[in-house]
Amino acid sequence: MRLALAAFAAPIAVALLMAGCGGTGEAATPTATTDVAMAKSYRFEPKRIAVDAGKTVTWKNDDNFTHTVQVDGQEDHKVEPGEKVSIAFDKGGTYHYVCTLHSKDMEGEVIVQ
Ligand SMILES: [Cu+2]
Repeated sequence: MRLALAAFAAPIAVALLMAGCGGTGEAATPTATTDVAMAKSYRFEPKRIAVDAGKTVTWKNDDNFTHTVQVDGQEDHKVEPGEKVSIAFDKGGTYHYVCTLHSKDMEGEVIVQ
């Protein structure tokens, strides 16, 4: 009887955990835009974007610190405060990128459709 109760309770705990994750405000669907801001402080906004193949994405540094944009496996682009960098995405796929100076806090994704 005790075993049966434990087996019943476990799925409820998992469901509660999942509900907690969904409630953090992190958008499940990417934002359709070609503009990403390096907002104050140490973050990409929006973090996940969706663009059509062939589009160019522009990152603008609105922060007071130097940041970079490095798409996985590609060249690292340094972006000083107030400056921009643009990268063209010709092929479909999901491209993860980081600021190599603050890779722990600053990362994002470009989903090319
Ligand atoms: Cu940075």
